[in-house]
Amino acid sequence: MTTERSLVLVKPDGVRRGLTGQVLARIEAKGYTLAALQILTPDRARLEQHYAEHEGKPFYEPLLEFMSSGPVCAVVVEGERCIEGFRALAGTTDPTAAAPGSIRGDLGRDWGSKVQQNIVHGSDSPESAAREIGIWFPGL
Ligand code: RTP
Ligand code: MG
Repeated sequence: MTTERSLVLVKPDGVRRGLTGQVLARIEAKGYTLAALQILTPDRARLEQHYAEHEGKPFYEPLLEFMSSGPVCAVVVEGERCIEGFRALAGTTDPTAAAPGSIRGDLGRDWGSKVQQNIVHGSDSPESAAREIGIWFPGL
């Protein structure tokens, strides 16, 4: 089994609501390592790269607007099968439907906005993780 890296973001809603510490605590409690961490307000160019796969979808523009609305906490998480493991910790995309016990299920809900404000992002494959780590932590 090889150690993986995943790119995790605490999105602007999570940072604004003071949930960064809780998210990091859940990652550490699961046994994963925090390999790199920074807090920044992402510009549009970085978000266009990050969300390239969603360009043209109805939620794309509201998503970029939401994601640039304030600071995010970007983290490189490390551990065996941590890509799948963090996706399980996060819960399904829709925070209203996400299972209790997950980050989105315990801490998220609908707020009547045009985009799902679901607290966290986590890479969905080793290829995505490598690409996304390059976007948020160039040179790492
Ligand atoms: P993420 O990429 O953030 O980890 O989330 P995900 O894989 O569960 O969801 P994805 O399909 O990749 O969508 C990216 C993010 O776009 C927002 N979204 N809003 N219909 C909507 O309102 C809608 N659909 C997607 C969410 O913030 C989602 O996490
Ligand atoms: Mg995704």
